[in-house]
Amino acid sequence: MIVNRNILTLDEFTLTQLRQFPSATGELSRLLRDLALAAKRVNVEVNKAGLVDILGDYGTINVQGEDVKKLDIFANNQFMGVLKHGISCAGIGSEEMDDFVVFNDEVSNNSKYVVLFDPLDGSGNIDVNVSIGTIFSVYRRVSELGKPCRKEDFLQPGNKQVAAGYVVYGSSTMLVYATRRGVNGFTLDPSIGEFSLSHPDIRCPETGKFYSVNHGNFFQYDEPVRKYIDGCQRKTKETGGPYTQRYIGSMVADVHRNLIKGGIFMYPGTIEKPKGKLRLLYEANPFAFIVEVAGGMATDGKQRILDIQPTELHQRTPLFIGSKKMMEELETFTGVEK
Ligand code: P6P
Repeated sequence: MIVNRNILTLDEFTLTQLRQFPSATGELSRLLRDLALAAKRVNVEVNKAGLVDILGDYGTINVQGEDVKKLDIFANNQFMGVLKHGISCAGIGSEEMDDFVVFNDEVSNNSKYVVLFDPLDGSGNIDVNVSIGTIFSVYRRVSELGKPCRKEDFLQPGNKQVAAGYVVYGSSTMLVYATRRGVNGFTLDPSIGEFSLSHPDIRCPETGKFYSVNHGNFFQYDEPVRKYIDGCQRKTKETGGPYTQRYIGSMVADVHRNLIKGGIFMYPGTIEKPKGKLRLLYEANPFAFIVEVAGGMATDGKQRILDIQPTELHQRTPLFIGSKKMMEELETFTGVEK
């Protein structure tokens, strides 16, 4: 008996999805291929960051006021480049760029999607070889096709996302993406240079034992959040614990672990930063979409992340995201607007 050991590549997987919807144009499949190509190129540089002069600061400060690492710029240019030269994207918003970028050429103006991304999240960890990642969010345009995309195309609430995903450049390189049909994970197979389906139909465990938060800010958090964190530390076998505190300082790595194994990730507002540190459009929204499709929850401590109406590209939001039962327990402390 011949056993077909071929694991579906990302391209083969998206084509099988496409075949189930003959009316689909294939633009989203092509968009995912473009993003995967950029991810492969970034992966090559991330994997040799210590060997070439791509390590360290680029000498500029980005719109976030953070030192820009050379890999940040390289990654930004790779993702923007494949999307600009593809057939599926009319424009982008990037963590590394002050404003939205409207591609405004004949093909792009007829493309029906826009993409928001953080090209290299956690880049402060590059120099110490800790996992970093790319995060992306895909929306169908609301503006008229045939004309340049507009600001309102990018400022849609997260519940309008068509797809979202991330790449984690870690012990292996994985691309995970969600549509409303499910969440699937693909591991880069160096032997064929393709992302191959390694984690089909990812589900976020209803509960878990990992809680991820920066304890250094503990006394800056609101009292309900402090009480919840204190409770995490007091969990015993009898009360669903004991919990483990895991915080890598790289959101993609922390949320990916909790998505797979169960857990809660928190970046609450603080006295110094009442809206927290993380960005709504290209960090909180894509992960909220992915985790909700996988059966988890994501709020800003009061409301569903995906229901927030954005007002500007780089706005921040507190973020609480993860396993349903852990999020529901958090809500008994913080309350939530239903
Ligand atoms: P802190 C990385 O800079 C990042 O944006 C996320 O990837 C990460 O979760 C967070 O900041 C860490 O922030 O303030 O705890 O160091």
